[in-house]
Amino acid sequence: MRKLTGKKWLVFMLLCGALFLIGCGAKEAVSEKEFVEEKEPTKEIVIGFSQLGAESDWRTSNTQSMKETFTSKKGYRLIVEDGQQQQSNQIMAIRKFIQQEVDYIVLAPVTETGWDTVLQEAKDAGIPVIIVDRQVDVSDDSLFTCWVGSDFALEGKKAAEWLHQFALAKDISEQEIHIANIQGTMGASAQIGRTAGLEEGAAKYGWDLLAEISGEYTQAKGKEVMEALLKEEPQINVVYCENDNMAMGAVEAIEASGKEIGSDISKGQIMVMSFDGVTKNIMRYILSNKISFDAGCNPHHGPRVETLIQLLEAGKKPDKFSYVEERIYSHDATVPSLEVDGNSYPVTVVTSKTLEEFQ
Ligand code: GZL
Ligand code: ZN
Repeated sequence: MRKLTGKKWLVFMLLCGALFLIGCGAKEAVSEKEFVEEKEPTKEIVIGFSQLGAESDWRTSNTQSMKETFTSKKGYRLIVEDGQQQQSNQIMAIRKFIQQEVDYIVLAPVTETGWDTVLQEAKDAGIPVIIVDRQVDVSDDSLFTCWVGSDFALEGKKAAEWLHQFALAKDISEQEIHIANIQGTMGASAQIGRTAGLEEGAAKYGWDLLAEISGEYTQAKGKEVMEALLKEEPQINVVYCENDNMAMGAVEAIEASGKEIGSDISKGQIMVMSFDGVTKNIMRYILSNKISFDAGCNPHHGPRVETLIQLLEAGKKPDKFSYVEERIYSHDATVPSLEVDGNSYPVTVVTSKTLEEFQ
């Protein structure tokens, strides 16, 4: 390369300097660009879930739905605390979540009352609380952000209306219906709503409501209670169970007593009605008429809770109360559909096809 002299040398040096500076700058810019490019790690959303227990198939499905929805792959960390059906355990769990400074608390409350103090603590800590399934009865609704679950009063009304239509269709006089109600956990929204539906029906149609006793939503307790009822009230011909696990316990007890289960109550059979309709196993009970009616209760709250959390993350205000859709199942087509509060609800007759399709 020809030797550079004087002015040319100066221009050459200035050019080099400029290129050097641009280079650094570019390096700077590249590293700046790289830094900006490098995605901010998305903030993990930490959810503390106080589940009331593991007393029933419904509850197991409900927990499963939450675990399937809030996975680490999707940027969540779900902490599940099992309350073993004790409110004190659930209150301790919520206090733990507050200590852990979770982003959201999800509460499936065992009963409706007794939450004001601990929900106030969560509110003071600025942690939104989403209630699922059963409701909380608090002095101030601002103590929880929103609720998602079933309309239990409607479930009870559907069951009572089905029994009334069934009796009419079978020409059974309403006074000939002698019912025992095996209730859920006393004070739980599902128990309150399902019992109210039956009591209103009994008062309206003149059924003989012989006994109401809690089976705590478990199969063991349901069986124990049914054994006692069969001794004390031999004329029972309808057993209204406020969930499927208690119904399975009641079926066990009735079969062991030698009495016949079925919907032909004018021939001395005992008809079992129930709630939840969550498992293939229960569909088999309905197909074989061990359970003649089952008001479905949807346990799959996970996706709905996720929608609520995503709305809150986006700074939006979700509806305070959102209800899940539910079906009605029966053994046969005696009552093809129901009218409740001016709305019509189809009844699904369980067939072997229903069984195959059932997830
Ligand atoms: C209903 C839920 C009830 C189920 C029972 O949404 O609260 O609790 O009906 C469960 O099976 O134990
Ligand atoms: Zn049949």
